[in-house]
Order: sequence, then C-alpha cells, then structure tokens
Amino acid sequence: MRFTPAHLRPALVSGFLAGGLLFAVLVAGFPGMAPKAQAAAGDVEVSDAWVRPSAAKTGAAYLTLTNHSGNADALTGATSPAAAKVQVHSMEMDGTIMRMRRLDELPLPVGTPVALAPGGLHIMLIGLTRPLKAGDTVELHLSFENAGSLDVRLPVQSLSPAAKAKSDMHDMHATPGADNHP
Ligand SMILES: [Cu+2]
Repeated sequence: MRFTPAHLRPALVSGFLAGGLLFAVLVAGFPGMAPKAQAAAGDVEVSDAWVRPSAAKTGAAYLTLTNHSGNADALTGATSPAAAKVQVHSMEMDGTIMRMRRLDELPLPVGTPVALAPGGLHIMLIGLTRPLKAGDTVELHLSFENAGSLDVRLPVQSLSPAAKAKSDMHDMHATPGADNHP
C-alpha cells in the first residue's frame, strides 16, 4: 500500500489486507493541517507504526519506511508534539553492553523496507509531554532528504501491529462484537 499526499486524510486510515494475512497500517495527517505541497512525500511508505506505552520521561516509536522513489533517500529528522526531542537511535552491542546511538540520518535505499522495531532501530521520544497510555495516539512529523515531509499518527499499544492483530483476532473470538479498533 502506498500513501501519497492525496491519501493523507485527517481521519485515521486502517487498511486490512484480506487473504489470511491481516495487517493494519495507520497513517494520518494532522487535523486542521492542509496537505503539504511536496508531491514527493508519497514516495516513502510508512507501515507497522506504533508507540510503546510509557510512564517515564522517554518513549520509543517504531515503524517501517519503504522508499518507493527511484532515488536513495534518508530520514533526516522528526518532531512530535508528544516530546521535547525526537531522535533516531540504533541499538548495538558494545562488548556485552547494549548501547543506543543517535543517527543524524537514516538511509533509505530504493525499494528496501527499513524496519524500526524493538531491539534495533527506533525513534526515541525524549522529554515526553505526557505519559503514553495504550489507546492514545502520537503524532510524528517526519522529514526526508528528498521526499519532503510526512505526518503520521501512531497508536500507543504494548504489542507490534502484527502481534496485536493476532491478539485482536483472539479477543474477537472470545467476545463476539468486540471492536478493538479506534
Ligand atoms: Cu533510544
């Protein structure tokens, strides 16, 4: 699935792929914000986006970025109303110690999904303006070297979208009519 500015709507968009594979993509523009003029913003696809609940001063956001343009691109920055600072971090073993490192930019090769997921690359939300509770949403403004910028809205949840979809299927099975989607 590809999101171009024309597809960016203020409402939360959930896409479900049939055929046994259930996957949800949550992408949205900020309400009240006019669509951006950068036509190239649609060249970067955002999927599997979510934020872990956090009652601490920092939090972590995860998403997968796929560059559908014909040129190499890079995530060069991010901001969020939910945090004072937003940084892209990598996690690497340094001897026996796991260290987080700040990346100035995250390269996005053509056509290769770059996954930011627990245990590896992540978006660090530093100086949270409020605790992140399951069911909340976090807005992220992503800036790319070539593709302009993109506003996405991430659900706060304790499981990855893939794991949550599985869990929701079980929940729906247990309680008919339950709707866990916002
Ligand atoms: Cu980090």
